Amino acid sequence: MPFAATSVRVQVAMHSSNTTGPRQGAALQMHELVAQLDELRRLTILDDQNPQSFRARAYDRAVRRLRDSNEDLAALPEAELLRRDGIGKAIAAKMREFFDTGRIAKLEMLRERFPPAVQQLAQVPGVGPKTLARLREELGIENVEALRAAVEQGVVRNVAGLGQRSEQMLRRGLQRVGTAGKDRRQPIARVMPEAELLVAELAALPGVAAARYCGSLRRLRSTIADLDILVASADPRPVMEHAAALPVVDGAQPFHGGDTRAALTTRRGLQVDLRVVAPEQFGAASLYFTGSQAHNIRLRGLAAARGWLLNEYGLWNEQGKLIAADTEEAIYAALGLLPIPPPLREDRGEIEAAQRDELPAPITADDLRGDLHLHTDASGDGRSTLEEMVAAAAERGFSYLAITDHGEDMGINGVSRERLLAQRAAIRALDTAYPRLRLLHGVELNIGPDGSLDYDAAFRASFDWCVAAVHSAFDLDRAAQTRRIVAAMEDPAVNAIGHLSGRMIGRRPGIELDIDAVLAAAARTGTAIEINGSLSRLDAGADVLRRARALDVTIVVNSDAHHRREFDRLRWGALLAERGWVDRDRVANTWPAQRFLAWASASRAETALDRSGSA
Ligand code: DGT
Ligand code: CA
Ligand code: CA
Repeated sequence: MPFAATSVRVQVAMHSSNTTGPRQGAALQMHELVAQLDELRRLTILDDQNPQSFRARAYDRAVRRLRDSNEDLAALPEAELLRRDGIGKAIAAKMREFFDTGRIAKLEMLRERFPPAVQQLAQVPGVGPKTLARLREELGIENVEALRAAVEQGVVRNVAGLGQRSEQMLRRGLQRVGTAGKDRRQPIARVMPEAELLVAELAALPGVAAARYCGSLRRLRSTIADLDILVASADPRPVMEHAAALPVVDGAQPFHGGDTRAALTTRRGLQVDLRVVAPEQFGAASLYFTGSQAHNIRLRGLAAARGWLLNEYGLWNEQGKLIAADTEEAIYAALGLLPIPPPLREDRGEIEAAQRDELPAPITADDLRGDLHLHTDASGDGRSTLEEMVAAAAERGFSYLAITDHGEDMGINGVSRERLLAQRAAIRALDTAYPRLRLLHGVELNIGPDGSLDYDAAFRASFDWCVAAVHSAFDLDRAAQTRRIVAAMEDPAVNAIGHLSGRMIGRRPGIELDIDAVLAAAARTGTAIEINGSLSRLDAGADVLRRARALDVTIVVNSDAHHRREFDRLRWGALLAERGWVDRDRVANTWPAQRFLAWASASRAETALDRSGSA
């Protein structure tokens, strides 16, 4: 099995803390359970007409606990499930029901009450659970289009409890939904976990040499139309049969003409294009199904120029003799190219760069020596303690780490000055306990609508590291957004701008910005631009990063972890750096501690000097 070790390890997060040992399909079953409980949480909020519904909060607790552990619970009796942290009686019963029957009756009842179009309606900014109920009861509005029509006709303002202001808010909300609401593409954050579990499951089957996801997911596009999974095996039939019977799979349709390809639909509504190929053709098939189509067309052109043929089965010479097929690298090499990482395969100059040995120096998560944006449970939304986060970071072998809880302007998630000062003392003490890990006390400042920041200048200056980011006023115009970001960059305490656009993929578009002006200001003020590795964000995006390439802009790759396990997001951050053509040496947290720390403190001091000089 020549491929198993490399390709599978690269593509798949290993879930090693499964205490009951591997059971076929176990990880996927737990994944499906968590997804159903999370859906119960969302629908219960609608049903109770209350975002703070205590029942929804109970689901939320259960979902977080189950997500944070990888335990296989299917064999446990209800009484035992109840003993798990965060699991109450009602939820333990539903879990047992799910394990026994594969379904939760309560969820199915709620799904009937809130069909998909209504759930979509509930996602329009401004449509809270109460508003949703009023719109349905008073106006019979059951989908986004009906709401749009009602707002246009001005009838919403006449509904008791809504009025002119609500109508105005809904109009803006509908604008923000824009085309994203109609788009069938799924956000990458929804697809990736399921894809990784499916690939791990299939890779572990007997007779399977390797499995990987291909297509837009492997290229790290932010949204995915369908998931392409490729399996290398000489015996496709058992693979197909196993896949069709998996707990997350809702339906499977074989294609005509054999059992090497099937279209699966998962219970989360994801389309999966599953193909099984002979192991010796795995490279050619990976290349073909990873795309992009534009990239493949260029590769076929290079082959044709030599009189050769490239297809999903291999690279062939003019006599029809096989030149290469088993690995992608072999095919690239035969075409005179350095291997091109999947995120770059968009025909945006990567072929020429590979010919001239000018591809950006590759970055992996292992090259990152520190993480500079993460939260502890001091932030309202943090889920691990300071000690847990630091221990996890030390285990990863980091040389430096900046703790950056939310600044106080962030409402309930923000942290007061007093609490941060207490945290600083704790961090200094921990720093001594971890001699090989340099701990920085940082903060994630909120960039106000006018570019103002939390606390006061002196307090901001007392931190070792500051990330500043937008968390509010997403609909200001382009000039105002650009001004606020540049103003934050000019603050002497600010080292980096976190998740530049503020987008939440599939839910909220990013703020509008004059990117050239922002990048010029980043270069001028020595402010780094963050690559945020959260799959919900992937921000700054690849297009922005590509434009930064020509400028003297420093980049940092961060996890924005809110839990000790979320440092793994750095994998996506590194892939996004790759997709954005970022050279490794541009990324400040690939630098050794001494160089990094010198840069971090110097950029703060220098900007401060510029400031006093020009004042
Ligand atoms: P998606 O699914 O829209 O998010 O994006 P992709 O890139 O995954 O597109 P998809 O699923 O249609 O196809 C996967 C890869 O397979 C694609 O990147 C290139 C290859 N491919 C699929 N259909 C064709 C085709 O008709 N011609 C060529 N040359 N390549 C194709
Ligand atoms: Ca696809
Ligand atoms: Ca496809």
